[in-house]
Amino acid sequence: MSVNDNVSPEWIETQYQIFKNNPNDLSQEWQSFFQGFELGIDNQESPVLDHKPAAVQTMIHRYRDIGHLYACVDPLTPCSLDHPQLRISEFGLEEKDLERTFATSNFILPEAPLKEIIDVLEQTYCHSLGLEFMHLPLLEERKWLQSKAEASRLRTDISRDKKLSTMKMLLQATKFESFLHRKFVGQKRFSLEGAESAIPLLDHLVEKAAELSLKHVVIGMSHRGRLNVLVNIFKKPLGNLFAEFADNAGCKVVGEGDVKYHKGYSTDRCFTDGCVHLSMASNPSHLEAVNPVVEGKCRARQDRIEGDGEQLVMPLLIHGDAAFAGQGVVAETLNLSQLAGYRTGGTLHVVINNQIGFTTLPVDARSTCYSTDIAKMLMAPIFHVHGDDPEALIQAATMAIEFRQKFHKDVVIEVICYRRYGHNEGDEPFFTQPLMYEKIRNHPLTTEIYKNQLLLEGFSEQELDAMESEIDQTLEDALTHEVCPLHEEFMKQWAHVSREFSFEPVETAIDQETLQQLSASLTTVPEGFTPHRKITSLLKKRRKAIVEGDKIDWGNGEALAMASLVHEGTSVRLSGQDSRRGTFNHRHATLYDIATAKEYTPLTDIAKQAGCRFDVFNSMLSEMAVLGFDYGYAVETPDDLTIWEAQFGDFANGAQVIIDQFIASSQAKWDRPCGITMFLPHGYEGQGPEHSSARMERYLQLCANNNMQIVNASTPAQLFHLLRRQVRTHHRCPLILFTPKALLRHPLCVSTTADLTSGHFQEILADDLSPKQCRRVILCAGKIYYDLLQQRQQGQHSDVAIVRIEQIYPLHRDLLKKILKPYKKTVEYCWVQEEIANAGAWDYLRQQLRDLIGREPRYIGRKRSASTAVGSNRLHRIEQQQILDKAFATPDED
Ligand SMILES: Cc1ncc(C[n+]2csc(CCOP(=O)(O)OP(=O)(O)O)c2C)c(N)n1
Repeated sequence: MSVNDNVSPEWIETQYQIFKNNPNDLSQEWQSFFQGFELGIDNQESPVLDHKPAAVQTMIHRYRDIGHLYACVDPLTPCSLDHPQLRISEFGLEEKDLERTFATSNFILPEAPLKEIIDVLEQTYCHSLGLEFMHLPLLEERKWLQSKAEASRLRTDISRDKKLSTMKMLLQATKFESFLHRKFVGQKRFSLEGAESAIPLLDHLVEKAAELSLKHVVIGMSHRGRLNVLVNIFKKPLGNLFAEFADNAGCKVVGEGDVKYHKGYSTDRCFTDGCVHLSMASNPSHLEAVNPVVEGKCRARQDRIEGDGEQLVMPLLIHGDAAFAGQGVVAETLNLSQLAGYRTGGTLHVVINNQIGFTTLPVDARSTCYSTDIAKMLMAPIFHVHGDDPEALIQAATMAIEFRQKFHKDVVIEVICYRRYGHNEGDEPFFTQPLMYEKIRNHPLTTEIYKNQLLLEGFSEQELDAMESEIDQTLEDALTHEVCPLHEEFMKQWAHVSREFSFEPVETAIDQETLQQLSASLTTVPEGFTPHRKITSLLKKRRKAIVEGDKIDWGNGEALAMASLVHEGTSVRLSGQDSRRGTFNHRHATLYDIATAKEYTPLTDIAKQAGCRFDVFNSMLSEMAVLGFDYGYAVETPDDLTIWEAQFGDFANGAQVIIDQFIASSQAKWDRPCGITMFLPHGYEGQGPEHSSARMERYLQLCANNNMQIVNASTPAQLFHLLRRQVRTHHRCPLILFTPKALLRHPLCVSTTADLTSGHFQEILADDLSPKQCRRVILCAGKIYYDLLQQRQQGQHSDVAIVRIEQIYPLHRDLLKKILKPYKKTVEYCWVQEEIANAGAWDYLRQQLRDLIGREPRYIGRKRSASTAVGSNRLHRIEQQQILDKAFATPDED
């Protein structure tokens, strides 16, 4: 062992004795060490090494580090007073030292008898609140938590009034559940029972939020206890909720509606320190999927608020223990926490750990010690709190929200409790957890435990009983005053947005002068800024296209669409993996100086001049959390253009829950329209099964009642008008846009300035060929149009028309009919696609076209396949050519 190794004081003492008796038994290094040591103590006689002060300091450290492991936080397990790793003998201390006074450093008691030091440490770290914080890397944060904890022993003095209001909330929480249980027998409500103290905890958080000047708290939570939170925290009128339980046929539902424990709500809660607007996000059954949505909603509010948005808007996510440990989106959302484009100044997490998930126990639900361990990836402090101790929860809440406001980081409160009954109101937990539930059956209610505490503290029984009678009466009264639920006032910013889809053309052209001016701004860099030479020539090319009025490519069209919007005052947000440059190098929205790496985003400059925002962010490598975030952002900002871009369209299936449960259905379920735009790179280019198809068929399957727009635009001008239409139309609905890859540089995929300064988005693009001369009409969408066009030119097939269905859903049937009308009755209709037969638009359009044309068009495309595309580029080219040959073959060649 070397001198630098971490050695115990006892070991050094032994070595010193050897040095005194037989110095040569020690290594040269240790001999020198002790010689130096003796020199250091100079002329003192018989030096005594006192390792005990250091041992005390080590002990203090260990309490801070692992005290939480011995904290008494589990209502179902008796607390042990023996803490093996914290015994004084572990540190070389003895019983006789308990009375000895020690000086400490960096501790609340500068000097005190050992027993007092231990007492403070036990009270602070091993009572009803286990504080896990030593993993925090920043000393300032650790010290803040440590000094607050040790000064208060993690117990604040709670006023008499606060104790009474805590008791009242516990009673309200308890009685609400038992009342529903009696009056609406067997109806699912996912009772909170066993975790009632979450109600005073949340109420305290909201009150503290007002005190700390927060103006908005956006809450995401699952089914468990949600109705209780809506009634007791949001103050949703009981009568309204009871009407929902009664499923009163006289009450109108907007859209298809949803079950009551998924619906959102919002309200203002006012306290002496001001009001807080509380929003509960609507969410699907999919546990934790709402997390990134809440973050996006908060960020949108923060971006639009005057002042320090992070200080004024806070996300509060409430989780179940099994879901928090199990769902991947939890980690994804945590990872958004500190990213420039996605941060929200810290999220407050409450994990309601009822020690079971449906019928699954922690041993089968996670490999971690705590259900909260995933949050340690953010170095977030974690408060593990006894669920039967509402005052400890209040203490944790105070520190947690103060920490969030001070450091703008995530923080977690774990409420360790139990689930009094089954997973839902029809479940029998004794089938699977008989012993645990025997324990729970004999466990007193939190209200009883707290009531006894208050009685011992001198509160009068009558006072507490009166409180109970009042709550009983309120519940009974509400039952007789059942009211149809009010349709929650939709966010004011959506008031002007229509829910009705229409094909009425939208004015999206811009004038020539503005176009020139925007192009100049987009292609000019600040003085002294030197982009890469290839970027300089790209900018020149873009400028030249506008000056000469021709050859505007996709990237140019996209930039001009965004520039025109921000110039008109509409904010634009674009987020996705590598979106700043663009996966396929076509965008270059942010430029970098080659010498300094300084950034310049021309669109941001244009936006600033117009008083709005342009933001483009490279996202983290996730689909689900980022799309969820951008969906949440878009729901809050109906007047902005919010775009999420997939790296390749295929990868969006990692976000399928967000697509199915939010984007496709939020309007139908929750009356929440949304104008999110998804860019999904799509096209068969021989890159293999995973980089070819963005799986349009899946989106089409989700379409009904004009809930989404599915578009495969084929020209830069169409893109320009489409993006502008998305925010210039009176109606908001998600736009699923299949975007090109090879077409980004295709010489034919270009537009003219006239295309941008006139016209509008065309749902269907007709052909120029005279209809009368055509024997066949090819209907197609997207990139294959250009392959077909080239094949037609090469083969001089002037009797085959090519009609592009740019917007596949909603299908503009009238326009298509009008375009097809001039063709001969005998003309042959073909649907040509490059996708496999069980994909693309075919399955959806087949029926539509049959109805419209009167007969089913012929299918020309790849065969049905289990994989989206072949792996070999050579095979791909053969297949593609076969499709093109077939598309123009005369009947006898077929
Ligand atoms: C993604 C997902 N998988 C499965 C389910 C079905 N499910 C609903 S609640 C639940 C248990 C959740 O346990 P926990 O997170 O501990 O919350 P608790 O219900 O105990 O409050 C399960 C498996 C679901 N709703 N969502």
